[in-house]
Amino acid sequence: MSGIFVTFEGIEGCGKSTQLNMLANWLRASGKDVIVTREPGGTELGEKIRNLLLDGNKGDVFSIRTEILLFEASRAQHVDEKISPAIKSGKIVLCDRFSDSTVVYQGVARAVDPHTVQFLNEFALCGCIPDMTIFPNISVAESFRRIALEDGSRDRIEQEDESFFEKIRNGYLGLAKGNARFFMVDGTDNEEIIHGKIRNEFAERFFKN
Ligand code: T5A
Repeated sequence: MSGIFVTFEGIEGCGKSTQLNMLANWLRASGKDVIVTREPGGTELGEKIRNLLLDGNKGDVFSIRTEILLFEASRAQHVDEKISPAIKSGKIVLCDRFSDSTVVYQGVARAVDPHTVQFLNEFALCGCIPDMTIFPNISVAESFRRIALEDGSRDRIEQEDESFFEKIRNGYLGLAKGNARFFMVDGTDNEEIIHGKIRNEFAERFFKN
């Protein structure tokens, strides 16, 4: 019995975490065994790596090779310790960010060679590829508006400027285009409308028959 692996991707503030939790609640209410997790992080070691990666300020010395290797180290631990065992035991795993974040943030926005990103992702994933990726799409202006409404604190990556996040958004649009794994939704609709669309698509893909 194999489970289902779903990832949530998009720019900061697009509503990934909100939608992930709504989908988890709906699935649990229908009796499904659901694991909710996130990247970077998701394991004790991964959460320590997360703090290393996200604490601090934009200007802090951080080699790009170090940055990408730390994201991949967190991912390898996550896959081995949590995601693969859960999928093998038939659970539904919902993960806030995964390998597409590295393709877009480190590959597209930080210009790491795409073959290197692909190689490192494959090494960390060991064949653990998502069955579906949910992508709420919002503009960079809306992303900045939502972040400003929150407590005002920005992690090291959130301190990047508008042009960085335009690259991220375009990177996701490029990845999603023609890729059946992706389900892109308009992230500016209200939360319930977005949830309804995600629920319908999820049921269509996994609960039909
Ligand atoms: N990263 C990560 C890499 O560079 N490489 C990698 O390989 C990986 C894995 C992680 C950072 O690490 C980078 C990317 C990121 O910069 P994070 O703390 O996980 O950072 O932050 P984010 O993933 O960006 O998550 P956020 O919490 O900022 O955004 P979400 O999860 O997209 O949004 P959410 O649901 O928390 O909502 C944000 C706000 O918008 C409101 C919510 O109430 C909340 O206030 N909202 C809506 N408002 C209006 N309409 C809607 N439909 C709304 N939905 C939510």
